[in-house]
Amino acid sequence: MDQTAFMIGFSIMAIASLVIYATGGKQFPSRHHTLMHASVPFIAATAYLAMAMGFGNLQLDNGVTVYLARYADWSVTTPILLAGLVMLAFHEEGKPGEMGGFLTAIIVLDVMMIITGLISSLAESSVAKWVWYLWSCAAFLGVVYLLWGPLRAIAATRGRAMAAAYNKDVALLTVVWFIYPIVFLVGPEGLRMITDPTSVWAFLILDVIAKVFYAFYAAGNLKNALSQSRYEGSAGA
Ligand code: RET
Repeated sequence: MDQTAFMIGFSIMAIASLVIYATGGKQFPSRHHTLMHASVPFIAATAYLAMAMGFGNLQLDNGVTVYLARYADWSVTTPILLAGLVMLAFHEEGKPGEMGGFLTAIIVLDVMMIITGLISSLAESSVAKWVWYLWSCAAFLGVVYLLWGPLRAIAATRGRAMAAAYNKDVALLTVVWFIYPIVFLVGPEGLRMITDPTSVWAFLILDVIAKVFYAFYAAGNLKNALSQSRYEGSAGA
């Protein structure tokens, strides 16, 4: 695999991490979101550097390359992104145990989704590949259910502006995250309809949207919500 995509990924993610931190809110209750969103591309930059240098690029007997760093990245970055949304839904209110329960459930489902996706990519028999792929999709649907069901209902009780920010973030996140299993399915790990370089570029574009574009989008939504709720005099700010 050509190193260009990985080095581009490394550069974009490293710069984005700094820019997200530099431009993000530094006061409560924005600062913790800024820190979380800046840490996500830093992790991704590390993963792209590893892939560029060939660390963890596993060549299977069937000729397919599995990039272990990609799964290591996702298993850390996706919980951070989801934790940010859970915190936004609660927005500094609610009982600690209640938020802890949602954080645990959504992170468990999410990490299981990534691990079983990795097992699917490594599986040799096509039956095993499908079983693990479908199990990963089941975990993904669990994540989507929590975001659109109970967490959306909780966000709706935090004032109109905060609820709107939550709904916008969840809508973008859901659309982008749904494309990952599709790229995986048509890629070398699945039906082999696209080549390895095409799949690497596709995941790179998705990663930039899901980590970098999303960070700016979410920061903008939070900023608007905080200024609106201050204006409306609600509990939001
Ligand atoms: C896999 C393969 C098996 C089925 C499913 C998957 C879902 C992956 C997702 C990844 C999201 C990654 C993000 C990274 C950015 O930080 C593992 C591809 C359901 C949703 C958003």
